[in-house]
Amino acid sequence: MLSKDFLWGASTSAYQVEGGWNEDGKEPSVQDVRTVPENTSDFKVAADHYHHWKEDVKLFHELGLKAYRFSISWSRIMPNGVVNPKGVEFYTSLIDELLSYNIEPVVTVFHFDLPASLNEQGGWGNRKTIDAFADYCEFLFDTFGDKVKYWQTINEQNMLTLAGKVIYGNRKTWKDIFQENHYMLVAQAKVMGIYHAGCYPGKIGPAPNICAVYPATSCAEDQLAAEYMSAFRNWLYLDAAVYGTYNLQAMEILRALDAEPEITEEDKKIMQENTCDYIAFNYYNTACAKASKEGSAVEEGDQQSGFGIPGFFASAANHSLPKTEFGWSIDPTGLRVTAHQIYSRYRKPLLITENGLGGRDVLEEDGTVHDNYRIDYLKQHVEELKKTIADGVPFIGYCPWSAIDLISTHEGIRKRYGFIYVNRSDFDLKDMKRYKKDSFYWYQKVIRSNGEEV
Ligand code: BGP
Repeated sequence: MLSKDFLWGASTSAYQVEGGWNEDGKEPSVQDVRTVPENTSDFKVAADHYHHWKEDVKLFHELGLKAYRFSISWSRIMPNGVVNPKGVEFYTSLIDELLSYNIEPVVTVFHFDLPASLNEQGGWGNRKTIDAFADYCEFLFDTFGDKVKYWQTINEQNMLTLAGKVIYGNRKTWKDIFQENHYMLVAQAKVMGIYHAGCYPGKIGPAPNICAVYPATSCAEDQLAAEYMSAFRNWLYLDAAVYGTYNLQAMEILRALDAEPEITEEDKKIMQENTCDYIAFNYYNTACAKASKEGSAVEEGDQQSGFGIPGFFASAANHSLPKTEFGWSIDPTGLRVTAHQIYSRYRKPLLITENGLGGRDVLEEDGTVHDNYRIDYLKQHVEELKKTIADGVPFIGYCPWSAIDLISTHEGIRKRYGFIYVNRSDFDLKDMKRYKKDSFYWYQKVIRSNGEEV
């Protein structure tokens, strides 16, 4: 039996759902100026939530959501470093509307969409971005801190670091990448410090993408490889957020890559003194690793592709798992393994901020969408989540990706995740009408029964 306060929610992010990318004083973000990924249209209109938010929130209420996890667009709130009243008005109205339906706003302050002007000045590679981020967040806490109880700092910092090419369209040297990563860790710590010092009535935490890494075989070398991959992909980020320190095995890899960041004494102090209250994490599937011989190439891919670091680990295929039509493996039990790993290491309350299946949904002539494959995926994950909670792992809530159809990081709108269908295609904006999918009715039932009827 789940607690009656369990937050059954759903997620989106600003640049993937909002549209209105150049309206009411918004500055373009890096997402608005990036090269459009191959085979996708100009995706900046997204799901046009900026013009449909009221209708969307009403649908979220009908769905029964207890929480809505969304991100605030930095470049809408503070274009070129100056507060934009229209941007503030938008999020104030959105938050008030959610609260009027008793939907808890769960806010990520940064989800892949750095203001373009900051990027031109070096982005996260410029130490000054730390202060810009701190100013922006302090403004958010002062403005919305009495209404928002759950804050997340940076969405998937680990994926931004490891799969930046796909998410951001850039690729730099490992040295530059991990210096940027370090500045993000310091920025995150600083902001957690500001939040705590301000005594706002809520909690703040990171939101990385975490997945258990299995060894390809039972040999010790593969086990060690799996540990290295996990340290590099997962624990580097959570050790920093929870303990304020760098993970030892990850640091060893950074040294081997000649990518050790420059860390000042002041940085160390900021990180150690300011840590998180809870851990939000995104879970899509697991990874598998095998020992890697020196000299094999580093592989690259999207946020769920395997990758390797010569001499430490190589990714291995896990043939035991089925895959989505977009090639992401499906591992519901892996959610239980992952959650146990996180909780045993950190003993902090957990919140799932993303989990879901991207598919090519079809809108039938009668306005229905039969996405039983999504229901199957979510059903299995909710079952595993319930078992994990029964094991004693404290979960604040579950916010699958996504509340409504939105633009994928690099595969357009043809790859849909929502409970609500948005009538547009990659190259035709159509009428943007909203339709409830079969998964909408399924999730509604799950929420109504507080997880008893899955
Ligand atoms: C996560 C991101 C989301 C979202 C999701 C699905 O990595 O935090 O922004 O996009 O993955 O990924 P994709 O859109 O690539 O299918």
